[in-house]
Amino acid sequence: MTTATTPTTQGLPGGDTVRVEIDDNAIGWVYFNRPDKRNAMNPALNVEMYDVLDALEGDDRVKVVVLTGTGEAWSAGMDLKEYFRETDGKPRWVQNRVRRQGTDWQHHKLISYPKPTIAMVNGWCFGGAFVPLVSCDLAIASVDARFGLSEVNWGVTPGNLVTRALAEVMPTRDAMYYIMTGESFDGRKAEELRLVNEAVPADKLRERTVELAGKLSSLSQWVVRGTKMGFRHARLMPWDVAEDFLYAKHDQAILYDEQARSKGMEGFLDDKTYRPGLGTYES
Ligand code: ACO
Ligand code: V55
Repeated sequence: MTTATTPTTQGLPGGDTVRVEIDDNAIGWVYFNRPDKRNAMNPALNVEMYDVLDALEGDDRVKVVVLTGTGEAWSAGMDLKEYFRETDGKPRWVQNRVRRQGTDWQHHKLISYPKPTIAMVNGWCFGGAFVPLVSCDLAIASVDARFGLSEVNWGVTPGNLVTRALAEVMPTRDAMYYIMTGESFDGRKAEELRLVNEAVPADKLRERTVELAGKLSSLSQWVVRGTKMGFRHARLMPWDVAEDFLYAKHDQAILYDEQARSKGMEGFLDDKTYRPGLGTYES
C-alpha cells in the first residue's frame, strides 16, 4: 500500500464545487472544493456531491470512498449566503427543494452507501457538516481540526438532521453541552467524544486514512457491505426482527460471494495458512 497516486477523474461528474479522484489503491477521493469559502455547502455543491457519490457507487475502480476537503477546511457547514440568505424569499417549494438536496447526499445517499466511507477531517467542521460526518462509516481527524455546533452563535437552532446525527454518536451530556453553548473543540476532543474514530497529527492524516482504506478493501466487498448495513439497520430493530434480518444479510453475503467463506474456512482448517482471530487470508 502506497500513498503515491496516479489519480484519474476520467468519466466522472464533479470538477466545480466537488473534486474527485480515483487512485491506484482503489480509493475514490471526494473533496469539498470551495477552499476560498472554507468549503461551505451551497446548493450547487449539494447537487454535485450527490452526482459524484452516485457515480462512484457504480464505479468498479473504487472500493472505498474518502470524503475530505481542499485547503484549510473539511467544511464550514451550510453557506450562510447562498444556502440561507439567497434562498430566503424564494417560493416555499424552492426552499424545500434546496433543503432536500442537502439531506439527499448528506444523509440518505451516505447512510445507505454500498461501499465503505471514511470522513478524513482535515480542518474546520461546523454545523451542517456534522451530518455527512456522522453518515460516513468511519472518521479520522487531524488533531488540529476544529469542530463546532455554531448554530446558536449566529442565532438559529440546529436544522436538518444535525442534532439527530450528533445524538447518534455522542453521549447526551456532551452533545447538549456543545449544541447549547456553540463552543468549538479540536480533533483530540472529537476522538474522546467518539465523534471520530481517531485523531492523528496533520502530517499523518492521509497515510493513516490510506492504511485504513487498504484494510477495508482487502476484505470481501460483499461481506463488508452486509456487515455495515446490518449494523446500521439492526440497531433500530426489536431483537427478534434483528435476528432474522442479520441472518438474511449473513446468507446474502454467502450468496453474493461464496468464495469468501469457503476460502476463509479452508485457509484456517485445512491449509493452516492464517488465523482469523489475527487477520484475514491472502487472496
Ligand atoms: N457560509 C458562507 N461563507 C462562509 C462560511 C459559511 N458557512 N464559512 C466561511 N465562509 C466564507 C467567508 O464569508 C469568507 O468569504 P469572503 O472571503 O468572500 O469574505 C471566506 O469563507 C473565508 O472565511 P473567513 O472567516 O475569513 O476564514 P477564517 O479562516 O478566518 O475562519 C471559519 C474560518 C472559522 C470556518 C469561519 O469562516 C467561520 O466561522 N465560518 C462559519 C462557520 C459556521 O458557523 N458555519 C455554519 C454552521 S451552522 C450550519 O451549517 C447550519
Ligand atoms: C443546518 C443544516 C442544514 C439545514 C439547516 O443547523 C440548518 C444547520 C445540513 O442542512 O438545512
